[in-house]
Amino acid sequence: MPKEPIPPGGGQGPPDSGDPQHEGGVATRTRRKIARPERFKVLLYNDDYTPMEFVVRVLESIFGKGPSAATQIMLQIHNSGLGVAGVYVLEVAETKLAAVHTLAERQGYPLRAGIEKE
Ligand code: TYC
Repeated sequence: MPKEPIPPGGGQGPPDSGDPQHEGGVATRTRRKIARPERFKVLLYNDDYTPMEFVVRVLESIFGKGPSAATQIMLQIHNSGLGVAGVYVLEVAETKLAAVHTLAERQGYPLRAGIEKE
């Protein structure tokens, strides 16, 4: 006697359309989205020699901050030792970091920067 193929779900309930959003006619998708990419903070560190105006310019030109936000972040770094210049996916964070180092080195300033997982 030929066996009937057993439908997905063991034959109980409505047939599986194969579309995870429509199993049983009800939206049952729980977590099939593409995972959110990890994000990384680009940190700037305080030092005694880099001019405040230069740090503000870095925050404006590399991190797209407006004059007021750039000044606030710079002062936060100056007062607390470090601050977040921006948060990006890794490749972008690395590019920004390299740009900071290039600009600072070109001017002979010891501005330090780093990347930290958010
Ligand atoms: N402390 C520096 C000064 O007084 C200013 C400064 C701010 C330097 C932020 C680095 O990431 C920095 N000139």
